[in-house]
Amino acid sequence: METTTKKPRVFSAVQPSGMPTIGNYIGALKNWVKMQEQFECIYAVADLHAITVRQEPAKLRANSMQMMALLLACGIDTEKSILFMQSHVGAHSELAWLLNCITYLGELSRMTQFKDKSQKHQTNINAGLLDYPVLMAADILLYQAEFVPVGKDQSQHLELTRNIAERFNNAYSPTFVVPEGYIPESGGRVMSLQDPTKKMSKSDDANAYIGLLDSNDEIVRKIKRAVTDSLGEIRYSEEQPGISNLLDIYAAFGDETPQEAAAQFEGKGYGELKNALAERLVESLTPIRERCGQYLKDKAYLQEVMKNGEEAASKIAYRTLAKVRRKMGFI
Ligand code: ATP
Ligand code: LTN
Repeated sequence: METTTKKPRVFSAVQPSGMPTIGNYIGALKNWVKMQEQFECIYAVADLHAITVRQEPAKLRANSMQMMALLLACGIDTEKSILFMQSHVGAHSELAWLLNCITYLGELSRMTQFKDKSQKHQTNINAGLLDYPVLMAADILLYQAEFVPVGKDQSQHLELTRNIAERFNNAYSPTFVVPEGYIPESGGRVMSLQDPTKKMSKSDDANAYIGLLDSNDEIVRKIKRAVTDSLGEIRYSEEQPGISNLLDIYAAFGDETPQEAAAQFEGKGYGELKNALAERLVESLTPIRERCGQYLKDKAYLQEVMKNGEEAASKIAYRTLAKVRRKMGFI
C-alpha cells in the first residue's frame, strides 16, 4: 500500500455530460476546491463515463473542454492538485476490466442509478451503463484515495467501490486503500427547482436547474419560477421541500447553515427569499462564468493543463496497475 505521501489522498471526477449545475457545485466541486488545502487531490473529467449515454462527438469534445475550464474557474489549482482527462490515462479502462472479473452482476443490477438511467434511456441500455460503477471504482482505487468528495447520489457507488477493494485485498493480499465518501452535511442532494422531490440534474429540463454558466437574467428568472408551496411561511422543514431547497442553496453560497438562513427570513415572504437568493447566486456565479470564458479562449493553456495532468496521474495510476497485474498472475 502507498504510504509515502504525508497528506491523505483525495480523488473525484465529474462527467462532461452537459452544463454543470449548482447541484454539482454544492454537492461536490465546492469541496474539491476546499480540500486542496489539506489533502493531496486528484481530479478528473470523466469522459469515459459520459459515453454510457449517447454523445455526439463534437458536443462531447466541447463539453470536456468546458468542464476543464470550469474546474479551473471554480478554483482548482494545478499547482496544488492534479487535474486530468480520464480517457488520457489508459490505466482506468484496463483496471476496470480486471475489476469486472471480481464484480457480480447482481451487485451492478441493484444500483439505483443503473435502474434510473435504464428507465430514462430505454433504447440504449448498453453494457457500459451497467458497468459504470466498476469504472468508477477503478478511477478511485488506481490512486489509492482515502477520501472521495461526491454528492449523496454517489454513496451507493462508493459502497460498491469499498466492497470491490476489500474483495480484491482479501483474494490477493492488501493492495488497495479502502476509500471513504466525503459528502456535505447540507447540500449533498440539491433538488430540482421544478420538482423539489427530485434531484437537480444537468440532464433535466433547463428550468429545473441553475447552470454554472447561466446568465444573470436566467438565474433571476429560474429562481423566480422555482416551485414552492402555499404555506406562506419560511421554515427549514421536510414539509416544505421547495423552500428548504432554496434555503440549502442560499446557505451553500454563504457561510450560514440552512437553519440560520431560515431564521434570517422568519416572517418574510417567499419573494424576499427568492430575491436574496438570486442576488447571492448572481454575485457568486458571475466571477466563475467570467473566468471560465477567459480559460476557454486559451485552448493552448487548457491542452497544457491536460498534458501535465495526464503525466502526473499516469505515474501513480500505472504503479498501482502494475501491482494489480502482478498479483492477479499476469506474466
Ligand atoms: P447527470 O445529470 O448527467 O446524471 P450528474 O450531474 O448527476 O449527471 P456528475 O456530473 O457525474 O453527475 O456529478 C458530479 C458530482 O456532482 C457528483 O459528485 C455528484 O454526486 C454531484 N451531484 C450531482 N447532482 C447533484 C445534486 N443534485 N446535489 C448534490 N450533488 C450532486
Ligand atoms: N459517477 C460519478 C462521476 C465519477 C466519479 C468517479 C466520482 C466518475 N468517476 C470517481 C468520484 C470518483 C458521478 O458523479 N456521476
